[in-house]
Amino acid sequence: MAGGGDLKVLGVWTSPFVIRVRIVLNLKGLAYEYVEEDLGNKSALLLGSNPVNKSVPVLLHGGRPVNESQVIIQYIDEVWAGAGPAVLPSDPYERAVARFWAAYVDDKVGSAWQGMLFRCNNEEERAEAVARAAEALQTLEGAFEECSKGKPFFGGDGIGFVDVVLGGYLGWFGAIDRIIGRKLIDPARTPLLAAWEERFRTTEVAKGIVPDDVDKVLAFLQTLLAIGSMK
Ligand SMILES: N[C@@H](CCC(=O)N[C@@H](CS)C(=O)NCC(=O)O)C(=O)O
Ligand SMILES: *[C@@H]1O[C@H](CO)[C@@H](O)[C@H](O)[C@H]1NC(C)=O
Ligand SMILES: *[C@@H]1O[C@H](CO)[C@@H](O)[C@H](O)[C@H]1NC(C)=O
Ligand SMILES: *[C@@H]1O[C@H](CO)[C@@H](O)[C@H](O)[C@H]1NC(C)=O
Repeated sequence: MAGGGDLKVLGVWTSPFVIRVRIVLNLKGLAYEYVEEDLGNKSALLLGSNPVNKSVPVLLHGGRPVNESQVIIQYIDEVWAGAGPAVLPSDPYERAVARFWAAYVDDKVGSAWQGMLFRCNNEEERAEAVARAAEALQTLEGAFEECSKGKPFFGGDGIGFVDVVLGGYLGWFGAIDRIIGRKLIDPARTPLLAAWEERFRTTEVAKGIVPDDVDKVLAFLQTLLAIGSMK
């Protein structure tokens, strides 16, 4: 693998934002050092690298920090344009479309994700956030048709920008499925996304990165709630 030695990721194993960056590094075949952060006791390296947001992921490339997961992914795609498949489409118009949907995911799905797990004070508030997530996923069902053009991924034949951005949440979706007693990505309402979820989870690049141990994720949720993270 290329990149060894000068790439480091500061992360948390359940973070949708960290997971998407690690999948892209796998996709590109880049070796990197992974450092697990404790959000209740952040390292001096994290605080020094991203003093404004103090959030993970941070990518350190030759010691220089790059922040914000979507920015990190675009940085990797640009610096290692020759390594592995392109994550963003090469056509500027299609690239704009991919950026639009990636922003939509973090805006709508991201806020519903926080509402379902971290910001709900009771089951009624959770149900309200689940409904918001379902509505966003319904819209993304249409986006999948638009972007994939009948192929397996938003990115077409292979995993692309929207795939990794949405795919980063799948570990938490498994935990939410358990909490609400049904699939958040409902195979009846969003059949294309339900099939995509299975396909994405089982790719070589996502395996071992997208958490599949629901008990472990739910236990981690309790630690996050205890330290008041993600509020
Ligand atoms: N917009 C940021 C979001 C990153 C983010 O929210 N990370 C969380 C972990 S999932 C974090 O580090 N939170 C800091 C904290 O809870 O103190 C990105 O895309 O990188
Ligand atoms: C916080 O992390 C530092 C090392 O980064 C460690 O020495 C210290 O014991 C930790 N504190 C707590 C309360 O976990
Ligand atoms: C990373 O974030 C810090 C503030 O937290 C900022 O000073 C720095 O310029 C950022 N670097 C990049 C590449 O985004
Ligand atoms: C982190 O910084 C970026 C750039 O300033 C901003 O868009 C984003 O909302 C910030 N995230 C958090 C969690 O503060």
